[in-house]
Amino acid sequence: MLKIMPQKPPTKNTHLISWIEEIARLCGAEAVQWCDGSEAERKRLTELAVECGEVEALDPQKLPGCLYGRSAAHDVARVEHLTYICTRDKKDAGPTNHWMDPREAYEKAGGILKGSMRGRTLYVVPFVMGIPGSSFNKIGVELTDSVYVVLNMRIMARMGSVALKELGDSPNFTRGVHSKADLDPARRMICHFPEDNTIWSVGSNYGGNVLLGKKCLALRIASWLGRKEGWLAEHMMIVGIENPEGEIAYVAGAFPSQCGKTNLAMLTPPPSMAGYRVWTVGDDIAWLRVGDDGRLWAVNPEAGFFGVAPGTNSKTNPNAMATIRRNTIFTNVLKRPDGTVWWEGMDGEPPTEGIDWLGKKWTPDSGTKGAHPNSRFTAPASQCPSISPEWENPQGVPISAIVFGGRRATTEPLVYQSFNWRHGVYLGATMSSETTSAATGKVGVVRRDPMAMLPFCGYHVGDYFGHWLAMGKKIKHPPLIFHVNWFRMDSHGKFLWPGFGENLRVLRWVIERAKGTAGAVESAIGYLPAARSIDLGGTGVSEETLERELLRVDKKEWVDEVISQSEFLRSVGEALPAEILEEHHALLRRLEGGK
Ligand code: GTP
Ligand code: SPV
Ligand code: MN
Repeated sequence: MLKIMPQKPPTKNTHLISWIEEIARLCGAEAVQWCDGSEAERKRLTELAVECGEVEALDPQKLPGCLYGRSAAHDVARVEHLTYICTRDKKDAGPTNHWMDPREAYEKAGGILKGSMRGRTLYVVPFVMGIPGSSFNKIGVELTDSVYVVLNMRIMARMGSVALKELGDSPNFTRGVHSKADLDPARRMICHFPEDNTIWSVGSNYGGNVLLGKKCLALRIASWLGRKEGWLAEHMMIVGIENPEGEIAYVAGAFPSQCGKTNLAMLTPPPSMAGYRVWTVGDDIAWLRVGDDGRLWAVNPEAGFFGVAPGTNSKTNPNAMATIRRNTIFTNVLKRPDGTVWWEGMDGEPPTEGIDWLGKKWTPDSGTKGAHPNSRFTAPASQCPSISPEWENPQGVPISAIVFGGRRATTEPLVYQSFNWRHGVYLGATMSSETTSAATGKVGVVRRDPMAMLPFCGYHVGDYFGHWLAMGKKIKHPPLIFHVNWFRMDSHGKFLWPGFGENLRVLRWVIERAKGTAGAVESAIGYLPAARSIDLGGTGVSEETLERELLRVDKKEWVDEVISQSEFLRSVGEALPAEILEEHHALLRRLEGGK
């Protein structure tokens, strides 16, 4: 056994052991530490991380088991321009991904990995994405030099011995390598090698760049596998809505980053809908398969939430507030002198002072934000008061409706229904949203974000649309597909719709459409809610505002929209399925027909 493996490996899996030796040698790690996922290990690693300053402890009475982390000032979001799909043939990555030749990527990232863990321990983090014991799950192993990453991974995924047991002697696991290296943005790369089932991430210590089970495995690699194996890996929340009669219908929703998935998955019914209950199944990722009964079934492959902190408070999301009271890691929020945390849009008055996300003394007069707009909480899903009893069911939950949505100040109505699956795929394929601080770059720019997967689809986006169309043919009882927009604004730049818990009124219409009990009127873009079929009691929104503003389909805006869509569709190139183009032309014809 090598010197770098003083600890006896807790597995006989030679594929795993020899790969770890190879990476540990490449990185020059001083020691290798296998993680078992135990409580004792959590305590030990927490002490270590606090001691070396990687995280700070919070007040153990007010926030038991909670930690505070700050990432480097220039390392606070996903980096799409440094995220690569490394396929042998460039065509397989498609026009929406950054591509790098696998040889070049291994060489470049390998050059950064080389010796990067000198004096550091390499942690071996085996994890399961999906429900342990299910034939639908995927095993990954992340090798990382960051204790912060280990502590986050143990919340976000079922981690440690459970994964090794599941893996057994199989070579079939995603090989994830993460090194903070020197955190130099010029030496930062997030590389995916779907043909090798491998991920190499260097030079970052933030969220989606480094928690490799999440966006890298459960979306980019999984979407590639899903196409091969006949299922879908999607950037979707999953929620169960129980009506006063006790019937539960499940809805999956794809919105781009920071566009409301976590909030919708945990919403609290408004007082006038008190007979309803909401059950959270997942807040970010859904794996969808066709069941034996011909319906589409969804599983949340994660075990925790990596949620947006700013704007979260006991009015907008009381379930999230209850979830993050303990065993939570807060990243890039403000730390108060009493050992608690704060962010913009939290309850109550801003604190009179604190240490901001940059580690600087902050007061409300500083003129800067105390928490970074993309600051996050990492919390166990099991602590969520609204967690569904079905959330760990290996079969998943049956989906009645899929909602696509984006952040659009204009054009897109509050809600409409597609005419059929194919038209629904078109709605997803042409979705757009204003960019947010979840990724580096300009905020507030409208861009196409097909199915909210623009940064996460691990293969050619044209083939991805084709896969969605093919899936539709395999689903005997397909969910209905809708488009929603909580973010439409009036001429003064104010949101027209109150959003958050009130969104249940829209989901109610969606579910009742799926049951065939709610009314709709046909428009050029799809079916809109019939007059008075969305209950507005207590919202402060009038029927007139709903009809004339929230549900308005403005012909001029829509013709512009279609033009903007065609630019994107053209960029997809030859792989664009003819059906999508046909839907596009049909939309234009309907708009011109004045419907
Ligand atoms: P990722 O974790 O980045 O994938 O994001 P997400 O889709 O889960 O977004 P999340 O629910 O965390 O919401 C992001 C931001 O949108 C927060 O600042 C919320 O306060 C805000 N938001 C969520 N739902 C609504 C809504 O219905 N209306 C309005 N106006 N804002 C909302
Ligand atoms: C997102 O950006 O969509 C997230 C956060 O959910 S991260 O894990 O950083 O990608
Ligand atoms: Mn997300």
